[in-house]
Amino acid sequence: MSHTGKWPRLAAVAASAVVALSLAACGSGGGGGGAESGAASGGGAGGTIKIGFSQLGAESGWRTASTESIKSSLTADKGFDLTFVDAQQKQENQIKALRDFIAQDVDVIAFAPVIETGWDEVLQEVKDAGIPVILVDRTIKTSVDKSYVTHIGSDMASEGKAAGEWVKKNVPDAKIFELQGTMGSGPQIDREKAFDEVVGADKILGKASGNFTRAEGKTAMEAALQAHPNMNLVFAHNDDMGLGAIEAIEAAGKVPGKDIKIVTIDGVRDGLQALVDKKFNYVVECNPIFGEQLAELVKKVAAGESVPEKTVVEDKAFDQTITQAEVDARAY
Ligand code: GYE
Repeated sequence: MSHTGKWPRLAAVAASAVVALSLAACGSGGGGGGAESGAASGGGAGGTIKIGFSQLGAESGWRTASTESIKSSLTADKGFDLTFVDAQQKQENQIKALRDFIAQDVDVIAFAPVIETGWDEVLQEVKDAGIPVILVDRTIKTSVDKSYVTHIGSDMASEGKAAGEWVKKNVPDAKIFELQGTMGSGPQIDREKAFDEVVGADKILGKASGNFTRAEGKTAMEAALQAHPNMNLVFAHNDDMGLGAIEAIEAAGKVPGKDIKIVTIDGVRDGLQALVDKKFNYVVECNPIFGEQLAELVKKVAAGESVPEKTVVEDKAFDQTITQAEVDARAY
């Protein structure tokens, strides 16, 4: 029937651009806000690369894993002087961070943009300062020409499509409620569009944003259960919101995974555990462990070498045939 393992469609589509991932465990770093500088003299043979990284927040298990992967890859002993700033899901904080990086005259700026639009002004400033930009994880829409050199991240539309295909095949009578990620973000827009196209708009009872967090996912689900008592499936744009939905469904006296099936995206350990526990039904992976690939890109960009326009991170998908051992072996 369904399978655990490599997700063939994405692999086929993105074959040429896919860079294999090593799922090496990464050191645990702290989360938290504010800027941290890994400043150290020395470093790589060609001198230390000053890099400013603006992370959008710490809203989800995925984000925490992403931050740890980045911090454990852009280290002083590998030749990086990293200034890492957490924007706490606020675009204005990211814009400020980018301006601070210009003032610090960093060699490279990398950022994971919270939403797609609103970057034109600051990206023009970065461009005028002659600092190359690497776009990480989420995408942007901008009128500034050549505003970034390269993008590394997952194909969010393929993830939404894979989720939709599972639903179409396995739950033909689905009455769906959709828990959307942060409105205006690349993953919300692309996952939603692709999923909706596959399942068909007539199957969707309603939608609400849970901002990619567990708490807001739970609140949105509580209201949805009242408004749509006939729903039998939730599509959550990430694991955390799906985990919040489990709490709301159980509190309403229903059984998650049975009365109301749950399909999510990410594949963090808590999400996969919910699959083993039969509370989630299908999880499309979004792999956050690409710090080492990012480090390679940063080195090349700093050296003025050419890099591919896009690096698509390879994703898989999991159903309830996943084993406890596989979950326990998960690095994040
Ligand atoms: O799916 C979600 C996080 O941008 C791919 O952001 C990322 C998404 C991820 O909050 O958990």
